[in-house]
Amino acid sequence: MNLTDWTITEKEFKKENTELNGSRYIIGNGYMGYRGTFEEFGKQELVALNMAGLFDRNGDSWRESVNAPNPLYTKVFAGDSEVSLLECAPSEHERSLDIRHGLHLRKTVFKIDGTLITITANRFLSIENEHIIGLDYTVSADKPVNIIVKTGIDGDVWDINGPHFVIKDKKSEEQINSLSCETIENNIKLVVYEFIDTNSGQYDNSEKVKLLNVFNTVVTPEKPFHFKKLAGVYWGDEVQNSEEMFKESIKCGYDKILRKHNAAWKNIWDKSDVVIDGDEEAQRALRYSLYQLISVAPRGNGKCGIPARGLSGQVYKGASFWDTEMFMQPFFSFTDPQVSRKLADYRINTIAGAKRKAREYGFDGAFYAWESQETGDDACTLFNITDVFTKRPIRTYFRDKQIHVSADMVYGLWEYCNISDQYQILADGGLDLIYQCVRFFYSYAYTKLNKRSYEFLDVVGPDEYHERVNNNAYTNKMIERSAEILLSALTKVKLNYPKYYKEFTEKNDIEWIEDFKNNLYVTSPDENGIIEQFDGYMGLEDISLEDIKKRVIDPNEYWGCGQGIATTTRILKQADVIMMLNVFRKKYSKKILEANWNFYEPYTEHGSSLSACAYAIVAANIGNTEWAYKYFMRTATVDLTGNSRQYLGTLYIGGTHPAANGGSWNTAIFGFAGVSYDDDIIDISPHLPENWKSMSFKLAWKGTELSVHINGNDVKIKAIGVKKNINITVYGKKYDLG
Ligand code: IFM
Repeated sequence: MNLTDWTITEKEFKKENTELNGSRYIIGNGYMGYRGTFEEFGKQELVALNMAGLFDRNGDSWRESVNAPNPLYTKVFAGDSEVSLLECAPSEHERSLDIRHGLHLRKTVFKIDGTLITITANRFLSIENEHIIGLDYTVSADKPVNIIVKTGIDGDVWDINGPHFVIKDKKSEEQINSLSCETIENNIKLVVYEFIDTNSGQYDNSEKVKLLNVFNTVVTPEKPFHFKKLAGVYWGDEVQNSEEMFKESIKCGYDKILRKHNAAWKNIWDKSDVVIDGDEEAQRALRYSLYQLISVAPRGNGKCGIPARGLSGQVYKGASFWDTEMFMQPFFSFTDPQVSRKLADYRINTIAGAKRKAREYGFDGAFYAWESQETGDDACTLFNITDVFTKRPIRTYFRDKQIHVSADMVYGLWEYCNISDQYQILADGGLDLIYQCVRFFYSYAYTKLNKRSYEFLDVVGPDEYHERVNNNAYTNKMIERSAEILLSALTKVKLNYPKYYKEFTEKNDIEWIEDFKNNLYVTSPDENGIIEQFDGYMGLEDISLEDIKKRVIDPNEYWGCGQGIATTTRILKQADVIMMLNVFRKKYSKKILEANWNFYEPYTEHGSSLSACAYAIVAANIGNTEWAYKYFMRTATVDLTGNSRQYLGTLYIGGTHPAANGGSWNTAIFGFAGVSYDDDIIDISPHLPENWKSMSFKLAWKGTELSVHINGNDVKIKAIGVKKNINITVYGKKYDLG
């Protein structure tokens, strides 16, 4: 794999990399993602046009996101041979991903019976019109050769727990082919159209699950065979007017759609790029991470969140986790507040599911889903890991006990409000979300009459290897923050939306909040400055990572749950206290950050891709740029190297890692650039890695665009479109911005 500033390229084809490259070379537009596979591939090669927000359940299997029929399916034949990477080794092959424009490009040369046949194909998922896909396909040859090209819509798709639709209709009219389907569980309509700009082919409807155009033609060195295809994908209510919408796109034409797509990508990059001078490797890895984030951001009409594996398939059921609010949303709040608002709206729109979950467990308020799909009901199963030894499902407590998820929702929403200075969302359901989450914690809290403090017993913190623990430091601190946010949100609403405030407080009791916030138990650092991860953690076996690995019997065995090798030890799966210190890095002294980083780092397995960035950010904030850099590169390259965990027990968990991608931006900005903020003030105190000559980026802060350039300790800030007086400090010293 070669990398330049804006492209990643492979110059040879290795079949064994098909699964990994499907994620690495993915394109997406938030509405759908198309894996980095080749046009001649089928479901065995894990081709997937993965739909955001469309879910289905077939029988007793897990509900998961739907992979739509594939409208880019294309096969070429010359005589008896299939001109395909699956059938013959190419004499030349190059494929690249242009991350500046979200374009997938390939050129493959095959030698078939002495003739060199070249396939060139470019594709994109329009980020300007989320329904549209473009494919520009050419077959050329060095000698005249008769070829047959079959291109169409392939309804035989890859699923983990499918199939997820039945084909209801196949049609071909005025050069537009369409395949209409309905999902199994809820009969949701989904239609895929294609339009090819040449009508010399024959419509072939003979295959049950495919719809094809067949071109039988002679290709000569002077006259290649070429077509441009536009495809349209629509589901749900939008199916009704989809034909007209697709016809509009055809009228607009392939080239114009592509131009608009490129322009839209340019606009997005203009506000979100981070430029690093002096370190090409870091630059590429960071840009690639941003590319992944941009590709999964909801922008259009869809009402969905970002799945934990982006739009790379059905792993983790296409569900959204705390990953969104704690790892990805900061990037959007600071670069594209409209996307951030959509993410928050998704949680507001799914609060009914969170309320049902709270009730199910006997609590008040809103207990958000650990794995959230379109209704907010929890898609997380109780036995979601299979033991590699017994092949039996193991009980996990992710769903029932990771209560911090509700505090993460509050945090993400309030961060959006604070960073963008937009508070309307509070009157549009945001205040209710905050209130219901805190209310849930209030009902979950444990308190004894003689012990006036609220504690949180029987929980799972971010470190999933230790289940059902008491007073997890991250959980309690996040709950305290949620209660604080609730008080701030009530004050804002009282001031800005008095009528709504009156209605709200007439319906909801707010008397208890102050007492709850003030008397919540938050773990204090011990005499060495260490914050215990949960009650009793220090009493667990003190073993090194190296030694615990000697106890591993199967490389895919799960270290947590009842029998896991980590449960009785101090070994943790992922940043936990360090995750807390990352979030509250300005609330603790450098000494505390340092003591805890040094204490927990040797025990941390980083068994989740969410872990490295927290260690990177805290390391940068204590001035340990060497370790910060190591962990930064680990998080920023996760989808380039593919070095992340692929199996959990027997469960395949591969795909892209948007939380880690978000973690790279967070590290660059909150770690190296040293950006921190509270309600009124933003501070920039950089600690750049030694080899970074400079770093430039933009932040949308309270409606003003701050363009920041850091060169060593020299910080230049330009404010564009100043919306209100901004308090800004650099290394703690106050400056006035015009
Ligand atoms: O949300 C994470 C969790 O913290 C660790 N396991 C994977 C989940 C999805 O990324």
